[in-house]
Amino acid sequence: MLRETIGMLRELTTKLFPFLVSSAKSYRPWAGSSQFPGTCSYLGYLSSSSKLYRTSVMAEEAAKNLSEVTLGETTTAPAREKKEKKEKAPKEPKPVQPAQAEGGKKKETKLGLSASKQENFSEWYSELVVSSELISYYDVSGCYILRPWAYAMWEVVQSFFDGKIKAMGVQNAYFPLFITEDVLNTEKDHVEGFAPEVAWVTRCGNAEMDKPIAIRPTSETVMYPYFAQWIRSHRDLPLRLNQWTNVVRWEFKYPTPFIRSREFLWQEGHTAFANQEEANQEVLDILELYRRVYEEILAVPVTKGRKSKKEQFAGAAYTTTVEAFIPETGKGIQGATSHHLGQNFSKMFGIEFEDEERNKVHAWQNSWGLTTRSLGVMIMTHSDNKGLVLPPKAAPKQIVLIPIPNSKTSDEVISEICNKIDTFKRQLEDAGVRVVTDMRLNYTPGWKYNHWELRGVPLRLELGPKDIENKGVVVVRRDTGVKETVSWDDVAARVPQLLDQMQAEMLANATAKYQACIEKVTTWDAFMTALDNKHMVLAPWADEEEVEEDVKKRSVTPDAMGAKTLCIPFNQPELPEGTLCFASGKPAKNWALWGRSY
Ligand code: 87F
Repeated sequence: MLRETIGMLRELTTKLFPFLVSSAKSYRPWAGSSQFPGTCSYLGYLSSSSKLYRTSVMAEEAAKNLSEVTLGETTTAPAREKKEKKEKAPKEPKPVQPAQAEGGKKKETKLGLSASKQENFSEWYSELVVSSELISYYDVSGCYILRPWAYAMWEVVQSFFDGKIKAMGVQNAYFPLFITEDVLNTEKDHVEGFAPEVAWVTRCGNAEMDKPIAIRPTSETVMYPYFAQWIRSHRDLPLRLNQWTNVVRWEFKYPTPFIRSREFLWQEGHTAFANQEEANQEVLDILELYRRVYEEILAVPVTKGRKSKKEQFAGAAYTTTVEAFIPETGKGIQGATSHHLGQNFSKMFGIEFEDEERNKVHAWQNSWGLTTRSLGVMIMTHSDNKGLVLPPKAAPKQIVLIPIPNSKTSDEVISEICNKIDTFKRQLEDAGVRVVTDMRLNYTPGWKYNHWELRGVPLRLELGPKDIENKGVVVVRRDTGVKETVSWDDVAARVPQLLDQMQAEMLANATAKYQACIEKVTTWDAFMTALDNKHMVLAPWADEEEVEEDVKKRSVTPDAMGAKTLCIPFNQPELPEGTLCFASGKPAKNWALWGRSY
């Protein structure tokens, strides 16, 4: 029956796609079907250039009719755009068109990266995110297309975090993208520093708008007028809302995919409480969830702490943060922030409630946010010169199953291989594993290995004629390259174990590297040496804004920017009486984690 089906498929395909058959014949004994017989998985990688053309024409047409966006120097008057740092988009590899491979010659595109992580980190990263099909550059500088492989990872983060906050009693909602000038000015003091980054819509069609409208860079001013309407009594509290949205910040620093883009995706939580203790507790609960996103899903170590006065959100009573680090660039990177706003915003927006004694009280508020930057930090942390390395929990697909027959393999054995792959797919999916099979016949196994390595799939399962004889499979880890033979009966149990082990080891390795990049110092000279070694520095300091400003200026070198505090870690080393600030010589108040940063 199977043989007949294979035969029929072969005939049909020969009629419909003669080019495919001739191109694949050279090295595929079962050529004739665009995939292995006996399986139904299909991987289409052809991209239609005509479709692309249509999209860009449509976008151009639309642009003619659309509103114009300008940028504001202040919150009141959109002014002219600052000079931006021009971005260099790496070449996107041309999509492979197997149909072009003719005359028995394999015409496979070269895979892999030309830049090296160790030698040219920034080029390596730009090339990596494009080649692994996470990102496409877009013709608006600083904006990127998140392709399905990237978006699927964001969905993993979303699904974890969304589940956890809902269990805490947070509800999702959606507020509009646009902000009137008047409302944005309600918190003018806090927006002032950010004003140059606010983008404005000033025109509609050909007509100037009566009043320009801002595009949200964050949603405090969008949401809080409604908090003021909805909150009347202590019975209306706590009010805990979250939204998953895009925001626009017209940055002028050099843009980097995921890490710094002008439009990005995030969640922003905004909550109001009847008392400060509850609000304080939530700040920490959310920060712990951020730590878990980084450490448990993305396998990226972070330090939890409080931001210095200089580095905290101006509208907050205090800001807490999780801080990550990229050893290759020697730069710290803020992972996510959870702010306690005190009553600052409730006073500005009139968010008041009547307590049990009928007194009018201003609500205590928090806000907290995590962005798609988290994916960039993960990519930078784990990936190598072969491509992405994804921790299993973050990977859209956790294992790829690849048949590896050779030219001498009989149809029977090929069918057996295919059936077995189908069985493993089912078994693994039943065990909760995200599986992809690569049954394409116009690519060699070696090419497929590179293809899935570039995309960072954590495990590869190979099944060839030898494995049919031995009733085993070979499983290869993406991070270490270590291979192991697993017997058929054990596949469904062993793969989840390997994924767990890999997840844990990736975090352990990244943590060891992270720890090795923290130097504890007490003097200015040791501080500078540590920075120049591309390390973070844990140093006792006076916790004064002027000292931080002074350090930032004094630590600039011809090759590198100045350093700032990343955070004051919650986990503080002992600070003996009389310890002095490494920079000012004043009495030290705590240990701060310093570093150059993104
Ligand atoms: C850029 C332009 C305008 C950051 C901005 O961190 C305003 C702002 O208010 C701005 N960039 N911020 C601070 C955002 C604070 C806060 N908002 C909710 C968060 C988490 C989510």
